[in-house]
Amino acid sequence: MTFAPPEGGREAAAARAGDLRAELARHACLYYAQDAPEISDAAYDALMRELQAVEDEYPDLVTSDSPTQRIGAAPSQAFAPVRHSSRMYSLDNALGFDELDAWLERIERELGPRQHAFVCELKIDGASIALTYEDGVFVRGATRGDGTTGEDVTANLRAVKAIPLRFRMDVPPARIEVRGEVYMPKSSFAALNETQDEAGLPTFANPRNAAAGAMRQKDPSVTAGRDLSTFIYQIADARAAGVSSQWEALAWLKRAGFRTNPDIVRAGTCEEVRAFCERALERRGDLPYEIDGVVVKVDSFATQDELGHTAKAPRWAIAYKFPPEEKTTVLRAIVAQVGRTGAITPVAEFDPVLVAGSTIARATLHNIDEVRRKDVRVGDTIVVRKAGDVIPEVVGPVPGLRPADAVEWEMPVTCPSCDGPVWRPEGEVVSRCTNIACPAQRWERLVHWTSRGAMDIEGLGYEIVGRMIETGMIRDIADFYSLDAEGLDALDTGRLKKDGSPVVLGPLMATKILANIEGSKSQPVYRLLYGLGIRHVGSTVAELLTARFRSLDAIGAAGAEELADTEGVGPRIAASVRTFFDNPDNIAVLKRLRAAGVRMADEARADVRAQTLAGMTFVLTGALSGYTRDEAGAALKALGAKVSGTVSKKTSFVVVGEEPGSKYDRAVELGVPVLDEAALERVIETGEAPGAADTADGSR
Ligand code: 3BA
Repeated sequence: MTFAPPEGGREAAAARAGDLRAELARHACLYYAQDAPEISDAAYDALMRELQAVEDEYPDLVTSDSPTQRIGAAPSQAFAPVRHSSRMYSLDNALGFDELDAWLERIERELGPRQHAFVCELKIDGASIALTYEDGVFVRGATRGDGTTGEDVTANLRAVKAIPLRFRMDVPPARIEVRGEVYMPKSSFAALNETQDEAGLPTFANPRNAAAGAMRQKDPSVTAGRDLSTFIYQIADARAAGVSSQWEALAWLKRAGFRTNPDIVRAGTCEEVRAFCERALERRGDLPYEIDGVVVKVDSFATQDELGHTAKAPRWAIAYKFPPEEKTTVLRAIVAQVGRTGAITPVAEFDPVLVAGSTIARATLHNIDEVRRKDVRVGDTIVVRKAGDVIPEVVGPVPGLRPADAVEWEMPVTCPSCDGPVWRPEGEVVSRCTNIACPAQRWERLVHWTSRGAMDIEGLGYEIVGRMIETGMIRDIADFYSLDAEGLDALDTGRLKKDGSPVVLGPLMATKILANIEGSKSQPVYRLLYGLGIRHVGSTVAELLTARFRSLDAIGAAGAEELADTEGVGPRIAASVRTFFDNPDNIAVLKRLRAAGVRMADEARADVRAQTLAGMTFVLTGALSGYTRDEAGAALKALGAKVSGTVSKKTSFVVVGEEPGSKYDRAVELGVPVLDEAALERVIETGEAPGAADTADGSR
């Protein structure tokens, strides 16, 4: 059915569109946030179609918060970095009730005998998001990212119907950021994986990955088809909302039209907190969405402020993590696997089982001591789980189900790959193949170079690299850069066609791989450093070293002490780095990489400014004309300053814009020097700390 164009002209249409939007927003809220619909889906659709007809007739009446605008084109700046208005901290974990009790006791001890309450919330296993509203309208959605900067996923979050496009409040705050979790219900996750599988597309390991994946779609209509929902639990600047506790914040968010989780408790005692956690664990399987624990928060914001934060997480909150789900299966083999450093690792291979959302069939047993300690034998029925809900782990055997003929596993005395001698140094748990020419080690080293965290060369996985080694095409990492197209094209993949003839790589794959190898030449230096596979140099250490030394040459030239002087790098790592660069064979490989055009130095970063405001704290109040407060704050932070929301005796300067708030009065009261916008601009432009001429009363 089509609607006649609205009668009464543009003005009447504008009024009707406004009424329809308000009514649709109310019903969307009742349906998605409150789970209490008042009208049928058909009636809702009819209202939607009427609004669409009005907007088709008068396209200039379309507003960004119209429900017809949920799915638009992805903007060109999709996934651009967004700085959060304040840090999105992470959560400290309590594994088990002992750790939870220890945390509760510490809080009680710190706060003394005063009365205080905790809010218990289910810990939704989704992806954290931040939503910004300006004058009541949704303007930006971002992922958490590293807590300081996330990715702009506005277009995709607009497609999530549980997110209101407009605040349901008569006088919404001028600007507010709320935070929560976007997740995919269990049933939708199962259905999605089924369709992915049928379409020959990769499946998702768990609902969290599926939700995160949906947010990173280039086309928002794909996101719209993914059945996502949200639970919102935080107001970034809760004082702006006039609430003073987490309990009040949740109620406020619900009133504002957000979906909040109904299963919350305000607990007055540790026993109540514990009881909530126990009940959550019992009910876990009955909920339509995945949870992985309970978040316990001190209720009062004033008390939260008193407890403060560590570098990474608030002291006033803890995530009680459920014990991992366990399954039984049969251990079929323990294979000795040779790593890139020659370490020989026993790996358990068992019948595939579904654990905590994904199928596993292998788990490392780490070393021979661990095999003995766990006392697992081939043929055993074993208990498996995922450590930290990610890494497959063998818990141990079910003793009663051991076959009579099961024998203890022994570490091979020669390398399973090269037959070379295996050596276990005195006092160490790890056995190693000592043959540096061992093909298994070489294989691991070369695959490590191509891996995701290193040079990230797509198309070069275990299989292809293995074939390249076997055919003598490559011996070391520099050889990747002198491969020729014909040789690669004809590479036998080791697989056979139905008629028994070998499958070769072919020109298409060969060209793709060569292009990816070419592209890897300009990877940042930390990836190269990590890719070299130096012992003890993981990607974090590689980043720390390149951030300080900027080039591979500078790292190679640094003495052990200088290396160990890097934050996060100790003498053990430093010695390992030195050993690598002192080996002439390694230097020869680096020389060939350089000759091939592989990038070896990071350009000096132009965006890093001298930290002239280090140690100073600024507070911003009132409206500025040239910047938003966030932008001004970011500019000050780039110069090393801290920016705070509250004025205290420790505040260095208060920047005052138009119509300043109570922070200005507080500054005057405490005698904190005050800067106007012109002075602020001078500081940002010159990078110089404010002087006496800058402050309103000439102080400092
Ligand atoms: N509450 C996750 N962080 C949460 C605000 C604090 C917090 C969480 C939470 C830091 C959940 C860390 C990422 C983050 C917003 C920082 C919850 C959940 N509270 N109920 C205490 O259900 N998964 N995650 N998100 N700020």
